[in-house]
Amino acid sequence: MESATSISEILSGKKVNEDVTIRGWLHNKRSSGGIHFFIVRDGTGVIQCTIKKDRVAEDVFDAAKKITQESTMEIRGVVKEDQRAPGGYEIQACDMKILHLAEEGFPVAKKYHGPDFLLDHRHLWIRSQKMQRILRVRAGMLRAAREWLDQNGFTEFHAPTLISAACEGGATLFTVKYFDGEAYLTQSWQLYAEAAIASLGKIYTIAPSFRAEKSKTRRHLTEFWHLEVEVPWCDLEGIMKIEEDLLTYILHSLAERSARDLEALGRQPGDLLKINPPFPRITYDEAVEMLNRDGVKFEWGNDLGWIEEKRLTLKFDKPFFVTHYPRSAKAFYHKPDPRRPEVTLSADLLAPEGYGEITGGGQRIENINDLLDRIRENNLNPEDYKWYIDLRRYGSVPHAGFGLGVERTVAWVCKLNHIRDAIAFPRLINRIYP
Ligand code: NSS
Repeated sequence: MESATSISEILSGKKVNEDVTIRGWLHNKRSSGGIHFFIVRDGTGVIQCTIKKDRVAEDVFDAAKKITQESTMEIRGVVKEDQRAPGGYEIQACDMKILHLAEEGFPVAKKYHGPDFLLDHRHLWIRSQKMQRILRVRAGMLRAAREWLDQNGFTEFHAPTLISAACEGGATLFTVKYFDGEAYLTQSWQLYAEAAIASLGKIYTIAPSFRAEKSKTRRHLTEFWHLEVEVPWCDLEGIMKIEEDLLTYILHSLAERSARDLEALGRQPGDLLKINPPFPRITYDEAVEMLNRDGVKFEWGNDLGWIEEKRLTLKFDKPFFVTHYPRSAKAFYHKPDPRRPEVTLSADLLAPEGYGEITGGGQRIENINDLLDRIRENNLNPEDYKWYIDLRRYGSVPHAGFGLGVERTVAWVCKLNHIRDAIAFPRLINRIYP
């Protein structure tokens, strides 16, 4: 097909007074007298097109009168600057071709719909301006992440999705039939990443992870995208430094390149530009003290839940680390602190404004006996982890890593109320359609 001009190019102001052809979907329409105002969407943005009776052929004007929302079309016309038009530009049409006339009654109309209705019609709701913006910010976030990781010497590595042993505990494992036996869906690439650092050095992945989360919350999906990093010759402080530099790069890049989308979502790009390393660091012990001082009853040894995290996030105006979680609150691979073995060399990064945990990670155990102790302490079967234990026999090295929840981070950056809107087709305990 012949190429068309993208709406984003027109909105950037480079096409004023030029003849253009755009292709897109009729997002909505109003008419007054001898003029139809179309809002057309092409995936890069939306623009107003005016179709005036005296500027187009009669059959085109009549077709414009009858056209339904979501019909696909090609419009030719001249670009004009117009402050009254959304985005500041409009196309004064001289011709229009309808490619597909949509059926009447597009289900996702402009009126209010409840969340369940919108989730049932997700395949259509992703066309909404709100979802377009979120999905573009999400893509921008991953683009920036890859840029930073590639520029800083990390190699992309892919771990399997079908696995045979848990990384983050059995409670959230999805079991799948695997021929005559059973397999699981991966919760994290981590164990395989620890193998791959001896092959490739510093590595990362951006891939789906799966957790059979049995509770309904605003921050859990059963399938989420996981940006994970693993680094040899790295300790807890080293991995926190990587996390804060990477996240800062992502936030600044979004502020610069996705400003219009962010503003429309209610996020001021300036909020993101203000965030710079170092991020504050508090220990788990300090977090517990803060909570107790606030009258929140919380017992040392438990993992922080969202109520506790929310409380803590109100005390910071930028992301902050909570470090040194008790070994009882963390998975078996976390290295106990040699100076205080009841806590681990772990760190979660919490986003401010009530959002809470967006990354989890820390330093791994490099000594074989310490690892075997932790495996047994967690009632796991060393047989299931034979190959993982092998890594401590051949070329063991201090190493650390983390996993960032892509949707949690998108939810915070875009100020979303619920994690489900940070992904096009959310998978939740009660939803796997569409
Ligand atoms: O369980 S984590 O805290 N850590 C790991 O999986 C490590 N094995 C990662 C690593 O070191 N390579 O999960 C990491 C992040 C967590 O901070 C959340 O942001 C996100 O993954 N996460 C989730 N997002 C959405 N939904 C669910 N259910 C979920 N679980 C974790």
